[in-house]
Amino acid sequence: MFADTATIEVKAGKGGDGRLSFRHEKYRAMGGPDGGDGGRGGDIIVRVDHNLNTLSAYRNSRIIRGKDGEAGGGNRMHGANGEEAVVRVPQGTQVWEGERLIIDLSEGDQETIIAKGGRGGFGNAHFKSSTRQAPRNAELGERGDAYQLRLELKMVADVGLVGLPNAGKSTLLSVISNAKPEIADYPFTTLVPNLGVVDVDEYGFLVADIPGLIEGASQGKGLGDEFLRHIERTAVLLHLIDARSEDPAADYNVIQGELRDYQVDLSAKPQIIVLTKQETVDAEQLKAAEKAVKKAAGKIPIFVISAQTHAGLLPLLRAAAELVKAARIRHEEELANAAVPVIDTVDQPDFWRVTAEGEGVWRVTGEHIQGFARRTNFEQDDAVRRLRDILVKTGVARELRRQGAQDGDIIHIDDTELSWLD
Ligand SMILES: Nc1nc2c(ncn2[C@@H]2O[C@H](COP(=O)(O)OP(=O)(O)OP(=O)(O)O)[C@@H](O)[C@H]2O)c(=O)[nH]1
Ligand SMILES: [Mg+2]
Repeated sequence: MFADTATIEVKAGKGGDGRLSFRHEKYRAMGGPDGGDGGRGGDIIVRVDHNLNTLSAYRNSRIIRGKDGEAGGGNRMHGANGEEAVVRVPQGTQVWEGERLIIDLSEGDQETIIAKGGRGGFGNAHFKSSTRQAPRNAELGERGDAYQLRLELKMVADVGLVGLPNAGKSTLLSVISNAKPEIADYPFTTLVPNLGVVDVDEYGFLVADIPGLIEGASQGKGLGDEFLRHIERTAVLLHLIDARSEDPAADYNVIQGELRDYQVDLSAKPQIIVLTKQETVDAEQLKAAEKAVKKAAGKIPIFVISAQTHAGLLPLLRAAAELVKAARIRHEEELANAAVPVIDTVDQPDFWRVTAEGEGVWRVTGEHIQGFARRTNFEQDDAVRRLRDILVKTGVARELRRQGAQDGDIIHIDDTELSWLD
C-alpha cells in the first residue's frame, strides 16, 4: 500500500592481486619469495537507518561500490582490505534480485552483507615449500559480487490513526502532515490508508490514517482486518473520538475491543486518546465527554484538539513524538546485539561438477574451484601449473579422464580456459 521502490546496482570491491617478488639480499642474486597477499575487496552492506523513512536517496538509480583491496607488497606485506560500502535504507525495506527476495529488513535483521568483496590473491611467499624454493606465481584478486537490486519499502508508519468513521482522522492527517487525503462529511470516506510525514521540533515520524473501523472489524467486517493489518507494525496509536458523539465512552470501547480482538492484540500499543472537533461543542459538553472517556480508558492520556482551528495540535504532536522516540529506542536496544548474517548463496562450496560442453570441450563448476581459476594469473606458468595441481588433488582431473577427456581438450572454469595435459 505504502510502497516506495528504487533500483540500485551494487559492486563489491575486487580483491587485491598477490605480489610476485623475491627478497633482496646482499651478495645474493635473489633471495626467497616474499610477495605478500592482496587485501579483500570491500563488501556491500545494507543497513537499516532509523533516520530514514523513504528510499528517495536511491530514486535516481545509483551504483554503489565497495573499494578494491590493495595489492600485496614485497617483504610479505599484506595489501589493505578494501573499505566496505553501506546502503542505508529505512526499516521495512526489502531487497530483491529479480524475483528472489534477498533480505527483508523489517524486524530482525538490521544489516546484512548483500555482496561480498572478492578474495585477495596469494602472493608468491605463500607457495614456498620444501620442493619449491622459488615459486614464480602469485594469484590474482577475485572480482567482487555485483548485482542489480530492487529496493522495496513497505512503509511502516510510526503512528496509526484509528477511530470510528467520520471521527476526523483524515482531517487531522491533512493538517499535521504533507498528505492530502480525501475528507468528507460522511463515513467511509477513506478507503485506502494514507501516509504523511510529520515534523515536530525537527523530529520526523510517519503517520498513517486508516479507514474508519466498525464493530466486527477485527473479524473482517467492512474490510476492518485488512485495515488493521496496516497498523500492526506502528509503534503508537492515536485513537480519535468525535467530541460531539452522544456516547464517547461507547465509541472508545468499540474501537478498543476491535484492537484487542484482532489476530494480535493491538490494544496494548502505546496509545493517546484524541477528542476531535473541539470547537463544535461547548465547554460543558467537552468536559462531560472527557470525563466519560477517562472512566472507560483509565490511564491512557487524553488530548483535546480541533483540526479546524488547530487548537491543541502542538501538545498532541509532542506527546506522540515522545512515544515514538521511546519506541524507537526500545526497538534499537532489542536489536543492538544481533550478529551480521551473510547471505549464503552456495551451501557446499567444495562441491564441483564436470560437464561436457561439446566435442572436446568441458566445463568445471563449483564455488571453490571457480575461485581458484579466477585467481589464477594465466601469464605465469607456475600459476597455471598450480591450477592443474588443484584439479588433480580435488579429483577433477580423474573425473575428466573418466568422462573421456583427451590431451588438448579445452577446459572452461568460470571465465577461464585451459587446455588439458598439453
Ligand atoms: N468542525 C470541524 N469539523 C471537522 C474537524 N475535523 C474533521 N471535521 C469534519 O469531519 C468530517 C469527517 O472528517 P474526516 O477527516 O473525513 O473523517 P475520517 O475519520 O477520516 O472519516 P473516514 O475516512 O470516513 O473514516 C469532515 O466533514 C471534516 O470536515 C474539526 O476539527 N472541526
Ligand atoms: Mg478518512
